Amino acid sequence: MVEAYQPSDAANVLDRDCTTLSRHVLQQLQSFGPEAQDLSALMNRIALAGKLVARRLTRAGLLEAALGFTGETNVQGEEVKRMDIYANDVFISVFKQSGLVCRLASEEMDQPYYIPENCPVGRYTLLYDPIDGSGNVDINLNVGSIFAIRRQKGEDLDQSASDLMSPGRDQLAAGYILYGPSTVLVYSIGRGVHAFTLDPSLGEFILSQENIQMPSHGSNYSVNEGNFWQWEESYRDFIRYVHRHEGYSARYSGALVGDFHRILMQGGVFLYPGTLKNPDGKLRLLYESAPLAYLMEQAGGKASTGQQPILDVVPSKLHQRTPLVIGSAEDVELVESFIQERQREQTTVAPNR
Ligand code: P6P
Repeated sequence: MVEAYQPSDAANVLDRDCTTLSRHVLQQLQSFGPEAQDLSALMNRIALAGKLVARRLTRAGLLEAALGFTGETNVQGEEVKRMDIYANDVFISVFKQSGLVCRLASEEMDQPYYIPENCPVGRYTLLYDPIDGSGNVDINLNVGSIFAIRRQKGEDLDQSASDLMSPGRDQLAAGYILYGPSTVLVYSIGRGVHAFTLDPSLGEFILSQENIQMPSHGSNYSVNEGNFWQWEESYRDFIRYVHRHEGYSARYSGALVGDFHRILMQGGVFLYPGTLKNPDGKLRLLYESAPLAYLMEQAGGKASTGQQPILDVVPSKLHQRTPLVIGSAEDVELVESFIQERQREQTTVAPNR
């Protein structure tokens, strides 16, 4: 009788265990059911978008009209970069025919993009910031894409997307793609935080770090101190504290994804407080702060508005902004302690008359 073929040990065939993203999602869920297959397919689409954006970024300096500004301003009132639009449209293109989503909501679009009737429609919504930190694009510094996946609730027949006005705890998955010296995709579907590194020779994201856990404290504090006199006093109290105590390092790149990734990897705290001009701060809730808060809590850290957990905030509008304090639990709690101290003082000084 002919013996069954025995493949050689995988370690000899592959130069490492090539756990791809789609395989990892199915392993995570330990299921091949419809939702597991959907999430695996959704993550695969995200990975494809990331590869297309990464490819464009690495050659942008050589391509006509890839960099610079379009001359438009977006719903945020910010000048739009050509790369913002390119990346925004890449995500639409890779999801349009996927049959997975019904809508895509993005920083770059005033209203969500609804999948046209001549395309297959799915039951999920992708919320994303296609290029976060685009100010860094023209100077070849790190930028990122941030994403969150939610299940559509109801039929949204009036296309008001009102079902998206729900807290971040409704997210099914979230993550980001960091376009740096290597392209790294970090994601969670609620079972830990995992990082994949793009292997250009394979054109695949390969598992590089599994179950990332935050240290309870870290030396990094990441904030734009140029806004120091625009903040509430409590934030100035925190900065004075770190200035006076050894063991802290200021790290700020001007691009949220890179600053967040450093905090996730090394510990510490990132903060973007409200200012006199913008009391709700600059960062958007639905497609920047809530996805990163989801990851941070999965990694054992905390994410707060300064007053409450980011994931508990119920938005009232698609492009709602929020103050953000995110990172190691002890460091976020230290920032919150200065806020609470000031609130106690105000209550004491001006008791209810
Ligand atoms: P500032 C980029 O424009 C961004 O949205 C985030 O990526 C970044 O953390 C923040 O704004 C930087 O803002 O006011 O410090 O330049």
